[in-house]
Amino acid sequence: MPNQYVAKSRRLRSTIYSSRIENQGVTSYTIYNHMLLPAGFEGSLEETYNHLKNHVQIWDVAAERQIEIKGKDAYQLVQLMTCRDLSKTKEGKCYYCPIIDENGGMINDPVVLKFNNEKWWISIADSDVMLFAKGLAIGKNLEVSISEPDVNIMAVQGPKAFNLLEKIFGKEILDLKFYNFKYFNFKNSKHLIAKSGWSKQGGVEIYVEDAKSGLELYDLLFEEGKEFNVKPGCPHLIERIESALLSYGNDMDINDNPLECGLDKFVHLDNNIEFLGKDKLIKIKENGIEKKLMGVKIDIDNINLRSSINLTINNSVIGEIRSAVYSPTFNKVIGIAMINKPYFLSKDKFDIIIDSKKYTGEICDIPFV
Ligand code: THG
Repeated sequence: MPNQYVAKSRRLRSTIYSSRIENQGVTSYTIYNHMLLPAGFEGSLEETYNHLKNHVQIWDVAAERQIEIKGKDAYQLVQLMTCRDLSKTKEGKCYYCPIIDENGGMINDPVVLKFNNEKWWISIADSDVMLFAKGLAIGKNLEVSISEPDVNIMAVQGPKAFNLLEKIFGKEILDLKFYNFKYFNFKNSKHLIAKSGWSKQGGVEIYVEDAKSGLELYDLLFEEGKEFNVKPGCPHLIERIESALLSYGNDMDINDNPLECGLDKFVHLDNNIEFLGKDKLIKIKENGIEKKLMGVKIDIDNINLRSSINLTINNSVIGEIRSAVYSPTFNKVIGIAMINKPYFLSKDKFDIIIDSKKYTGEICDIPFV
């Protein structure tokens, strides 16, 4: 099947790194928050996977946009949007937070950065959180300003990330703790660096506000990274499924609640805080969920999902697979699937039809083991 080009335009925003990665072998893009997000680089998927797991990569993840909430009522608004209890949060820390609607449906699953009670960044996945936040703020008469500053994140990911970062920022960067952030000096500028990222291979995310200095830093990372075999990269389908990092819009959307997504750890119902959908989630928790995100394994060596595919037992649908990839580690296709009750408990074998051929798979827990 031929591949089609995506027609670029102002509406489909480029990032400050686009011209760099286009000289460095980007081969495909996806669209994320109305912005280009690189989806592939030269080399096979397995080669780039092995590289990420052994060396260090620089990723243009500027499409992870920041929604800035500032003002007297900033804390109240951010808390209104998430079922995670933010009352004891600390300045300079990141928090993975399900954002939900009045029914408990997933609006987004961002990383939230707390600067202080009156300034927060919501580092969003692919949905229009700014409009949702503005609507709530207007309706509730909150004293806040809401904007999308032009922050362009570059991620430094992989086991050698800190060898490289230490060369540029010194030993101080080694003291940064998981999901903490701090400003680090770089020449005449400073950059917010968080120990986070959409892989489990370690590393940081650099939230570039000063584009000129950010691009200088980008180039220096490649220069200083030569000895660590640095390469450009992007969020990796194999690595992220193996690591069970959820992808909003792929694995879950507004029709799923955070309990169904296995995000129970971030659902806090036993408190006095006010957030949208709280009553609904309390009821859902009492009654038990009707479906759940689970892992699946299928004994085939290739899959190319463009939409979900039903999973069946004796010809009746028991769920759908939403993301999948061949995993070199498990030597079969692994995927993330929404499985109906009671099948997410019984973990029976299921059938799946791909290109008119029937295969058998099994349901398993995530993270995969
Ligand atoms: N970094 C930043 N912004 C982002 C992403 C990111 N915005 C979009 C998208 N990714 C949001 N989705 C996720 C999903 C999973 C994680 C982060 C963002 C994640 N989870 C860890 C885990 O599952 O182990 C840590 C969760 C925790 O314990 O708090 O990393 O990647 N800036």
